[in-house]
Amino acid sequence: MKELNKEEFKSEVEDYVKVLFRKSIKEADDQQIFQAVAYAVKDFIVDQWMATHRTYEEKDVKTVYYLSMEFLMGRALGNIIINLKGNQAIKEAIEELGLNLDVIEDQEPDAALGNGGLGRLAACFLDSLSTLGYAAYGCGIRYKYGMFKQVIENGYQIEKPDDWLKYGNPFEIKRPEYAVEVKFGGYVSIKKDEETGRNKFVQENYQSVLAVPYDLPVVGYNNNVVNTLRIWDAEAIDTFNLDSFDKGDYQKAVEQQNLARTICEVLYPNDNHMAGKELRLKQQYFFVSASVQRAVMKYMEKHDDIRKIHEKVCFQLNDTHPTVAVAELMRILVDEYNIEWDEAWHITNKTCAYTNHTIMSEALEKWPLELFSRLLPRIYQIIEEINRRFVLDIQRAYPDDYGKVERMAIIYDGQVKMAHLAIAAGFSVNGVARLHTEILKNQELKDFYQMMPEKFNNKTNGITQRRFLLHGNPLLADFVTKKIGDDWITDLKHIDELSVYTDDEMSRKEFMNIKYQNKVRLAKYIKEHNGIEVNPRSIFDVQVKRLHEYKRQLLNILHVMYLYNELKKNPDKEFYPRTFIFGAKASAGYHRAKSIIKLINSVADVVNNDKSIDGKIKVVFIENYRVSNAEIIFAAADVSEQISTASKEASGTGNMKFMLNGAVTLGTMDGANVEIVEEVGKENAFIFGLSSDEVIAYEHNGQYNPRDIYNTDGDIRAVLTQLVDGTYSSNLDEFRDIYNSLLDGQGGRPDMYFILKDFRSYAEAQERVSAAYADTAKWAKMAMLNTAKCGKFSSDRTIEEYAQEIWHLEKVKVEVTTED
Ligand code: T68
Repeated sequence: MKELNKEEFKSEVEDYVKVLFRKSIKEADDQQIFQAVAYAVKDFIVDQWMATHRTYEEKDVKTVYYLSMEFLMGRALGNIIINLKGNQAIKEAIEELGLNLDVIEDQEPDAALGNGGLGRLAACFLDSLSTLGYAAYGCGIRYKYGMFKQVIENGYQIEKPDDWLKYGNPFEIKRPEYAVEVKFGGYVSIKKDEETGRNKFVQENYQSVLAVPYDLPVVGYNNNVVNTLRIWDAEAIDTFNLDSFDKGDYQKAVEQQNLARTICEVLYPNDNHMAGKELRLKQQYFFVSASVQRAVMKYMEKHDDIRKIHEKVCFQLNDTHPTVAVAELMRILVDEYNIEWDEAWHITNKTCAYTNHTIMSEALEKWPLELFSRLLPRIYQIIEEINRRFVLDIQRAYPDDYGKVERMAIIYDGQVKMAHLAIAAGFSVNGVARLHTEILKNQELKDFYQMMPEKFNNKTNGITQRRFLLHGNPLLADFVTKKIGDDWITDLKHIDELSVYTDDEMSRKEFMNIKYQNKVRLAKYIKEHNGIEVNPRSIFDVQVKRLHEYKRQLLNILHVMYLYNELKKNPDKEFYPRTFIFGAKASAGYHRAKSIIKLINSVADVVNNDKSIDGKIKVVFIENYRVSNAEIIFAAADVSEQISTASKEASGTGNMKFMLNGAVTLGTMDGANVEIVEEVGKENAFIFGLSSDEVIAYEHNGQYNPRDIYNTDGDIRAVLTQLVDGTYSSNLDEFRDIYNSLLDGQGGRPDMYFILKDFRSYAEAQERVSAAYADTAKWAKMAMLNTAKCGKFSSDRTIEEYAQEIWHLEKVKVEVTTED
């Protein structure tokens, strides 16, 4: 590993402030200092970045291209410094310059090119790929505006644009030499190929844009490996040239410019929901076409047989969003390399693999034929042919069962079904937690599993301990290292060695003291950002994640309302003080989700200002939840709320970040919670609610009626009534829709997410939490065991599984030489 020279680094920072801003360090503002430090760090890693790519070429290793619409990277500077192990040297250099590293890190905007779990998973995977020494590219879009900034005004969410590139991005490198053309629209005509004499399909009268890549470094931990996140920007292909005017193509030139301007403008802020917008499909094809074209070109620079591309290249499709990749690869093989259909299909099959992240029907991508064929005429033809052959395969396998075609065809009911295409075309289909994969195999994708069982496999998600412990919780990271050494940083299984210390009173005290200090840090953040005073001695009970009905933030806040009623009824009741902390963004058009945010804030207003309960309950809604404040929040949590309706949360990854930081899970048997409980033991978690089988059974038999609960349970009835009687809003209609959704279910089943059904069981689990927390030694042991038993949930483990079982990659060692 290359050594960082402190004196050199200091003078680089000084030089950059001078060259970039014509200022001395004393004169520069915090943002300028951040930029200068970031450039100095980039200078330091660029040799490793070059050495990495030189090594990959020399060894001619297989590369995975992780195709994803989203990479939720968060801030880069702190993470890079950590992974360089230059932490101490850089810290000292910065202090000697009279600066403060925390303040500098705080200047960096989050790279929020993602919504939630799916985008953050992609970011954790890149970190692990580099740390493990696997050749990989992340391929995505350089959105001009990432995930919106959330501001809370009068309790309502307001969205503000996230202009993350305002001051430029010091880490990126523009690579115009690798730009490629991407074509939209027009029509396909058949032409005779002069060379081969065969018919060729050519797209004509199209509009095109130039896809221009920007590379960002992904630094491995202490190993010289720097992989690349390549995000594509769109530029107009010709600026108004005279040709266009001459040909009367003025209109087209304007349209092409507009296309280039709009394509990468903004990230769609929906998670687990398909909006079906034309621009979204343009974004998908744009970055996929560019990435696949480049990957093929790069492969052909060093190899001569395109038929063997699967030996060196694998495309992993992060959900169905990049699934057009399979048709794009077919197009390149058939139209550009003149390969016969059958052979092209086999090559494509061996090169593409698909990950499913959801079973929720509203999230499944289906595109209207009209839109698809108009926007991507050649790609559409190819998909039609894939479908025609796939339907024949289905009929051959199930000659008497017409329902199979209806349920499995790629094109059906006037729609292109992207999941069906991904499954038919790839060699691997994986779910993201064991339960999720089982549900895919036995319910949602049952027909596909029956026909192609060999494709299905599970890869339980993971998270990077380097960001979420080493960087986010330095006190606990130091404690762990002091006890067991630092192997856990690159091999999280070792963290189990902490288990023996859970019986040692001193260690438990130390552990809880660290938790306390992290709670003080979060309390300070809350005071600064929300103006609310919270007691770090209270239980920090936290639910942070995207707002979605299936994640049931509503169950949490209804329970707070219930507890508040209980306290008002029995003011002398023994009650361990609690701070309920929420953080969540709602998609801009998701009205009910936004009302739930308003409800949380309204309850907070009433409860936090009621002197009669003596501060025993506090409710805090943290504005603009994102990767950078998440690191502070996880570190401070006592209780991790993972309360989705069983069967709905494919995996969850927040659950793992809490666990790593010593929070105890309060959750349903859903997603990866099942595996968390398996690792830590059910006595060290608080589990409640319907099982996924029970939920699925109710969904099928329609036997659940929330009115029965409303009619028989007075406490629940009281809480529901308070939604519409003015207790929390003088506008009696403010929460009417929420009330109706639970009892009447207009436009759906009432209480689709079984909130009333699970309420009592949740309340009872919450009582167990309070009782356990009151026993300090018991709680400390539970919390510490959560940290100790989370070894399985490192994304390093997940990536090893992908690398061995799907991608078949080999590990590379990188030496930096004087050449670099
Ligand atoms: C999440 N999915 C799953 N989707 O909900 C979560 N969707 O259980 C899982 O842990 C995580 O993926 C990683 O596997 C999402 O985050 C989206 O964000 C999304 C974005 C666009 C369209 C649909």
